[in-house]
Amino acid sequence: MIKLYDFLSCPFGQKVRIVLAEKALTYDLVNVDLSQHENRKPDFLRLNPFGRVPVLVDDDTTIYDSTIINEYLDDEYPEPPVLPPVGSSAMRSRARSFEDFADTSFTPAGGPADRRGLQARGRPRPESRPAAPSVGRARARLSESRTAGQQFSGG
Ligand SMILES: N[C@@H](CCC(=O)N[C@@H](CS)C(=O)NCC(=O)O)C(=O)O
Repeated sequence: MIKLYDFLSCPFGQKVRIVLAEKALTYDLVNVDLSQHENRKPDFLRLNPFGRVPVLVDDDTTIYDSTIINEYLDDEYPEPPVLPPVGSSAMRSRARSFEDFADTSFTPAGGPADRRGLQARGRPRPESRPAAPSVGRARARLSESRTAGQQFSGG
């Protein structure tokens, strides 16, 4: 039986939920309320000593970090696959680059953009850090990555 420890607005948990849905796997969702610091409780720290969601428990196996969880799910429940097939090494590395881009550039830039959205809807902005530079940098990296992709598929 699969259990996912998660917090609904966490983009890394959303990544895992997409893969669980793609594979039509049933699971129990355990909400770890980060706003109440439930991720700092000893029971949760026993699952992930770094105190972060998502954590996936599949019978006796406990895994943390969304990328590692998703690779585990693809190994353990291969149909339908979410990565290109073993043997297509270049395509697999390309897919992993997109994932890394989402984790390290797109998602961190999305936080400030969300806060700007809240402000535009008249809701208080939790933090006054301007969003534009990080969003701009992420956009630039995305278009560099698109150019690289065109070269890759052409060559
Ligand atoms: N690299 C991790 C990042 C997970 C992460 O940063 N989770 C955040 C919520 S979106 C968290 O649990 N933060 C709580 C904390 O760091 O105390 C992954 O991909 O799973």
